[in-house]
Amino acid sequence: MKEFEEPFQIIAPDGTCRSDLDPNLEEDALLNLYRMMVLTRAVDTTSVILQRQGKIGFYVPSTGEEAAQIGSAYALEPSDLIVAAYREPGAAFLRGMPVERLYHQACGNAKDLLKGRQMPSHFGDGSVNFVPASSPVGTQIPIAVGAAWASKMKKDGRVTLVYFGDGATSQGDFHTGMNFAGVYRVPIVLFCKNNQWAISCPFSKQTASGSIHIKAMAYGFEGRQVDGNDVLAVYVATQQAVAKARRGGGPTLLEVLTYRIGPHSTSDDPRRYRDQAEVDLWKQKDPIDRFRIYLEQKGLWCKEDDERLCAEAEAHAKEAFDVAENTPMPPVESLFEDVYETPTWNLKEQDEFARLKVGQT
Ligand SMILES: Cc1ncc(C[n+]2csc(CCOP(=O)(O)OP(=O)(O)O)c2C)c(N)n1
Ligand SMILES: [Mg+2]
Repeated sequence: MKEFEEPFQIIAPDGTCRSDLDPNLEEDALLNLYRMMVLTRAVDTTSVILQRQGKIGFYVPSTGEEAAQIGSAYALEPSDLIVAAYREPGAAFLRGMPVERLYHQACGNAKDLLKGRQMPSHFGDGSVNFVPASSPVGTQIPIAVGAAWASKMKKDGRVTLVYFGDGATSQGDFHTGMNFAGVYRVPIVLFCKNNQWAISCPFSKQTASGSIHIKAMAYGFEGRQVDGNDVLAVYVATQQAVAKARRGGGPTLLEVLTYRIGPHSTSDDPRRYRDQAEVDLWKQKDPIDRFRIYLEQKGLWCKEDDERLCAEAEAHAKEAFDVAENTPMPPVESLFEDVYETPTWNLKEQDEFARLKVGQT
């Protein structure tokens, strides 16, 4: 099936910019977007090494998907809600979640807001309106649509943005959520990061449609395809969808084209199912390189700035992990909290047994 139009793009891969589409962000804002992308990459690289060293158990890398995360999160108000998949740490950092929090969660220590009860990389932070990932693929979509529906009923002016992957669009939850969002015209941005793979399943096997964004038409609202390696295009497209949702115009499906450069997770070896040539092709479209060239061409950035920033970002990630590594584990009795207001006799018994085991009686 033929595409209807080219994906929305503002910065071309060679860094040149469509001046008629440039949102003309202030210098500080542009540099902030770049810093957040570099920080996200540094946390990724550090985390994969930490996992290989056995210091954390599991990590979901998002290398190559930084523009998609940062550009979209930047288009929201702090009071808007993000319902995440599991590959959006950059969106959480942009909102103000400290990097330490990601590592507290990866370690399941006493400062982990989720008390060690979620898989690593499934962090969240209520203080920045960032809902933890829901591991079964696509289940976050109806949850997000429900939250957006609540906003519509309460008239609180909040927009919800939900992240999901190309693979999630084959789940019933995607279609349920899309249908409900369309019928009730809820204030939501359905943000599909089409990174071309769902673990080992390529996009060509995911759908017989030519694209994902055209599916919105069947549900009665706008779908739009965006170059996901162009941070300004992602920002502008998301910002327009958010503005539309806020003024009562209902949902938008954004299909944001990007690529999962790394493995699905640290438990995966993509060499077993995809060609390195494809990865190399996408590496040439690196979102960070593209934005750096744009900033250089504007005279806002140079090689020395970049070296300094990359070193700082790497140090930031490592220091954040050191803090988490040196934080004690939660007390054993926390295992039994948050289930019943009054613990049942068998939980009390197990609590006593667990304390005995670790010598806390
Ligand atoms: C219902 C369900 N089926 C299978 C899995 C295993 N699984 C985890 S992630 C994933 C692929 C999801 O791909 P996609 O939606 O494209 O997101 P991406 O990982 O590429 O960001 C699968 C099959 C799961 N977590 N839940
Ligand atoms: Mg995918």
